[in-house]
Amino acid sequence: MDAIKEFGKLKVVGTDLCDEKGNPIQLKGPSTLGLVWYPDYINQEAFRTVRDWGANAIRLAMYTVEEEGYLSDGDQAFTEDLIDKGVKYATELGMYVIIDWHILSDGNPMTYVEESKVFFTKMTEKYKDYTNVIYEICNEPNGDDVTWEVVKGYAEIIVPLIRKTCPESIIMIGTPSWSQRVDQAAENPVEGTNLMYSLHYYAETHRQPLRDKLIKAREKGLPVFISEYSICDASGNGALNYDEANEWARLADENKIGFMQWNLANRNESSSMVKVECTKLSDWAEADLTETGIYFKKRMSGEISFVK
Ligand code: IDC
Repeated sequence: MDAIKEFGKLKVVGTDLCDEKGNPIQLKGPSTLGLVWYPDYINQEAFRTVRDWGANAIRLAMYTVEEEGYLSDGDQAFTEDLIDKGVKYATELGMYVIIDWHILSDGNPMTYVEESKVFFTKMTEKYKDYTNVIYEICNEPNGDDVTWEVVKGYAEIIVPLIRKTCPESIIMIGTPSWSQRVDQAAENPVEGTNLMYSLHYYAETHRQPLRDKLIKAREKGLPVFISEYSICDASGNGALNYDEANEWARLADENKIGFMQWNLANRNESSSMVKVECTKLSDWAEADLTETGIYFKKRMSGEISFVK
């Protein structure tokens, strides 16, 4: 399916991400692992494979200061080229694409706010005519002093900057404590339109208490998007928890909340969707997929679905 044609220019209405006509829609797809760690997965056939399973979006996770990070020891031109390829392939396939400023050990988004300004200026100049590009401005703020007020302050710098070139694009804003405190954002949201707030979960670690936060935040009117989740524990590894994964899936489906699964790569960790020994870069058969990968495929195809 060509989701771009079907949904058109997205907009946020109340708590919902909607198509151009105002009907709530659910974006769904994989998140890459660090773009530069697994650059070969940024290829058109890989994206087509997941689209054929049912994905309508791709998240391009670009680490800022982890190993080979964009701001640390990474090659910026190479990284930007990967983003460019990712956007191009997604666009050609009729998919939405999320450009993710993947802060993690740099828990305070203000630490590199100047660099973020430069990055998003560059990205928005490049992609201002692409209605399918979504900007995620801080993956997972974290740290004791990184309160919602700090994150909000950062958003109040980056959102207006993006708005100069892209007045209507969807922007996703991370929340404190590794994008779990949507309840705090709901108390004091950022002004503006077409803004969504990220909630991330790892099903073995994050359970009903976090689901309750999501429910309450929506009740308060906050638009929430699950820009990252997986079905193992928060380390990205360890045991899978299908019961909890399905409770999360039910909550997402019943409320038409979009969800992006971590991660499309073959790293030796249980959140990777492709088996370590599999070297294929697209057209994965079930035998090539990890249990996480098989779950992902079932979520994309609707074989695991809780839509009423
Ligand atoms: C993990 C990767 C792992 C990598 C690590 C880097 O799976 O291979 O070594 O990052 O520090 C998140 C983050 C995401 C993490 C993931 C699993 O957004 O970057 O990826 N996770 O720990 N939040 C919760 C879990």
